[in-house]
Amino acid sequence: MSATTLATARATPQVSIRLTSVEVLALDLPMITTFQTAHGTTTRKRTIIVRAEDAEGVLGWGEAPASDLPLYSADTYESTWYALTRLLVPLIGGRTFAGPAELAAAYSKYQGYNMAKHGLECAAWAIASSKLGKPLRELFGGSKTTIPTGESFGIKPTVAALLEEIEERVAQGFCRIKVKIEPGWDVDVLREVVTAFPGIPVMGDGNTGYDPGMRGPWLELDQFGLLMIEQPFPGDAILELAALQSRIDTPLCLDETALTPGLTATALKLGAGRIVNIKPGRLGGLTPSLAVHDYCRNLGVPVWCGGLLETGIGRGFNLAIASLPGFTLPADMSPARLFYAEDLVDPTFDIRRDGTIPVPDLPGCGFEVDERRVRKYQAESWRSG
Ligand code: OSB
Ligand code: MG
Repeated sequence: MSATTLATARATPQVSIRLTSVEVLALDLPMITTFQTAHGTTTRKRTIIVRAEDAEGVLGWGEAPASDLPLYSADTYESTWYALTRLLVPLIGGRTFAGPAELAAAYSKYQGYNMAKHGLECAAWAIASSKLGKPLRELFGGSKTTIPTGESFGIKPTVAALLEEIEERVAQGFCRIKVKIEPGWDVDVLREVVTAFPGIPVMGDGNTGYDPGMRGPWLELDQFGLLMIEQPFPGDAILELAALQSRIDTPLCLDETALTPGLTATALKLGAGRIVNIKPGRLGGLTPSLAVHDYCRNLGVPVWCGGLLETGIGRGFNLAIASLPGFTLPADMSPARLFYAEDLVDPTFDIRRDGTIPVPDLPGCGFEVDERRVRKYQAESWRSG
């Protein structure tokens, strides 16, 4: 039985796709900074890049932004590699599909491996986009051409260091402040942030770090007028999230809970949150992400596009999906320059003084991929066929 999909009336592009050669590339990207959340600290980024060629010679790139350890989700770099090379690519290689959604449907019967599914689906959408000569934004039916963008601030050694970094980013244009929180780094920190930056929406992201059985900082945080509190409890603590939401005015936002369209809908129906962070990697692809967007839009639930520290390749897809009308809150779309010595796309993207990032209008992933750089960071590669 395949995972629940939400019924939507969405038309998807019909363009024949037959992948004749798929390369899966494991990249080891040096980070110029570390990123600390309640899950742990990211000091190196190993990401999986998919390079697919269609029977007509059209090339498409995708990114599966997996992690070293299964802390944020079950997906790791190794499990993503396994799923792509042993399950997904062998299943779809050489077969003709009527479009990217049909290609994704072929492996939707497999449970899990969401990042891998996403990476492969991205490459198929990139090929569809290039074949049709239309940017992804148009294929998704997006209307916005610029995406308001906030910054996600990791846990820092001191509050002073955090405030200094926020100040720098606000000066660069970032229009929403997201502070990673964990027990001991929450009320006092957020009080200082909302005081120091009045007029800029501030939110906290718990990354599942709080025990639903403990008292928690919720009543204090509820006084701060936060835009939202993202995922304070473990992903499966849906009933506990709903109980918390009924006690506070600040909206809760689903991240780690929203692993599939069905789980997302269930959590919303149970009152576990009032906002959804759509991360196509976590949701297992662009098709399920579009379904969640459409579902939330019908329900009047605001969504926004989160990130998993993708390079420009992955960000191209995130920017395109964030152009849809239901994405009414600022995205997590930190420019790659903040994390990596160099991006895999050239030119890379950046925030503008008005707090937005333009949605790319090149067909494909949206940006020009610098294949020389991809090869430079390649640690392992595998090719189908
Ligand atoms: O919870 O949103 C999160 C990065 C890795 C894992 C989880 C999260 C994040 C971010 C991403 O906050 C920020 C970004 O990609 O710009
Ligand atoms: Mg989050």
